Amino acid sequence: MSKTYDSKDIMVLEGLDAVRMRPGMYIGTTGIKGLHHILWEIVDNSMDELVNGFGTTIKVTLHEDGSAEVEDDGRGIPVDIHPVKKVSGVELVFTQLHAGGKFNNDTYGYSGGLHGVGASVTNALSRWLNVYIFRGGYEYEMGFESVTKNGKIVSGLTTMPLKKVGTTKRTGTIVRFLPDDRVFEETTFNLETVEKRLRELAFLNKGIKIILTDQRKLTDGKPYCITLHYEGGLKDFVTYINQQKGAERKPIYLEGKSDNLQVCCALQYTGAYTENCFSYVNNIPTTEGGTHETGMKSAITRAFNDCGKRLGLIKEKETPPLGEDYREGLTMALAIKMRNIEFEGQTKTKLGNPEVKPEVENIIYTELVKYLEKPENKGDLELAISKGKAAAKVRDAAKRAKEITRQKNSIENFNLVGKLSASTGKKPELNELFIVEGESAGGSAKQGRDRSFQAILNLRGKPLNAEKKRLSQVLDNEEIRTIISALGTGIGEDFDLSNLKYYKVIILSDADQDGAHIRAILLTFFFRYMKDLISSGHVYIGMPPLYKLQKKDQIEYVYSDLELPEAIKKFGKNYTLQRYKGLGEMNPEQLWETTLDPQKRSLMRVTLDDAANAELMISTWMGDNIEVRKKYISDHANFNREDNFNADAK
Ligand code: TSJ
Repeated sequence: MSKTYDSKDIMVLEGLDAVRMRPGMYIGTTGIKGLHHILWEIVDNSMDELVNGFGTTIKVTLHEDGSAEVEDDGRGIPVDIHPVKKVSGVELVFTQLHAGGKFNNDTYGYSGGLHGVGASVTNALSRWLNVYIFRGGYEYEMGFESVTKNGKIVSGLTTMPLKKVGTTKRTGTIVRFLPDDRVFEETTFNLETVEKRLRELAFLNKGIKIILTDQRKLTDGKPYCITLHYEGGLKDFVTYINQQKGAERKPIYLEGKSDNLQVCCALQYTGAYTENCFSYVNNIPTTEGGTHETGMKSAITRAFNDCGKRLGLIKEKETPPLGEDYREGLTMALAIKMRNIEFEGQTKTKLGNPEVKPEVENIIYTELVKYLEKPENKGDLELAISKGKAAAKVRDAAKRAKEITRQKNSIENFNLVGKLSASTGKKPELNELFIVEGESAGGSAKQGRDRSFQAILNLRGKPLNAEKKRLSQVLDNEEIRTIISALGTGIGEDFDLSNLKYYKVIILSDADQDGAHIRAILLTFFFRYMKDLISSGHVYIGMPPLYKLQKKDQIEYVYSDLELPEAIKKFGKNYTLQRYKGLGEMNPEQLWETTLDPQKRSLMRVTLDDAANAELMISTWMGDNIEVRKKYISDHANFNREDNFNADAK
């Protein structure tokens, strides 16, 4: 690995107008996700500098004027002049597409960045961008703006050339930019989104301190400010994930490297029955898993079995537990760093490189055996073996229960149709299944819908809480079985998306705490047993209105408390305001108009962008800690767009 870096290493490929013309090509979308993407590009650059050993702290500030600022105490972006291009390194970074150390694998050990398109993309999609560099005893400044020339927008123009503005003792870089409202549909950074990703980065890059300040959110005149700093890295990550789940022992932490990659892994058992795996490659979440995850899982199974046999915890003639048995109740976090990553899968979040599996397996096997063989860690091995054996035992019983359920399902199918009011159309891609809470709401929905493509599944009781149950128990619940048979996909390992009968599965529950609970239970079930249904974007949350405003013939429905004052202002005097307490209060026509009609309704699509937080949320909602849950409910149980599982407004 070469140690020197100067401007000639920076590759030059394309111009900024290309980005301006087709932003989607570079940042995916111009929605809220794309907006955050241009911030991550900047943060990733700082993180690269810090993880290479230059500097300790990143400060991210969300300003009142809508701009975002990122500051680090690294070496400062090089200011020397590129020998061929005859411009400074900084200018290249911000004006040339694909310019940046990331693409030069000789200079940087590992290429980082979520998509690695570079800081110039942020510049191209900003109203203005300023950079301040502290390097070699001097402070420098440079500024870019987008300007209109002959009616055409030209972005990322240097309006303030690089200049030395003073002397300084410090080193580092500050970048501040204002996302362009002519590019993005939404230009307000979401504090929760920013904090979640920065926390994830702090876990993944142990020791790096990230300070987040939101100047837009003041309490007693003071801005919101949080420091994210985890000396334990992934170990702290699993502790964080498991905080509500009753872990018996400290996490097991393993790390190692081979010629091609670097691996960190943390494992911890909880009292729950589900397995949880969070994996990353070069700080990028691999939601769909991949070869690194497969390698880790094989290593875990082999290490537990081998050590268990060696220590006499598994007898000669015993059938050893399977991998899935060992993973029941196990939370796993895996982060690897490597070059030339290849992504696959529906959402391109699955690591494909085949050479990775044996390498990761080797490293984790070796390190885990080393760990388990230490006398002081015998308790970890004993716990693993007893968890594995217990799970293996119920696996048989569960298998039998599953077979019975299949038979039951076919027998009861006739019955189940009674609860499901099917649509007359049979095209899955057009069909919508509404899962509706409550008898009267179910009745209204049934009458109010467009039966040519909308089906109603009416839940009478509460479906059971999937978090605390094993599969066999989940399947014993009638409401759940009805849902499974209506969707047609099967569940768990048998899940097959191509059999899905409704491309939109819409959860419709009341805007109160009970409704939120039912929603959470259903999402938990989908998350656990039909994860692909969520990741492929088929699950939605319906949004019934909270209020109806009426003045003679003029009627308006209001969907959130935030929108109410404005609507009232519009109506002036002599209006009536009705607050809907539940879906059941609406007659079929009203329900159609407000909630079912694709032309007027508002749906939130549930996404899995951030499985870790969804996971934490599920365990908070569903776990045993009543106090935490109560607090969580009172903090979050509103029916707004930030409510559940990163539900994106759609
Ligand atoms: F994204 C970005 F370019 F805008 C950006 C880069 C934004 C922020 C806030 C920080 C950074 C950044 C870049 N921080 N630190 C660096 N480091 C370098 O670019 C750097 C510094 C020194 C040397 C060297 O060899 O002396 C090499 C490099 C790549």
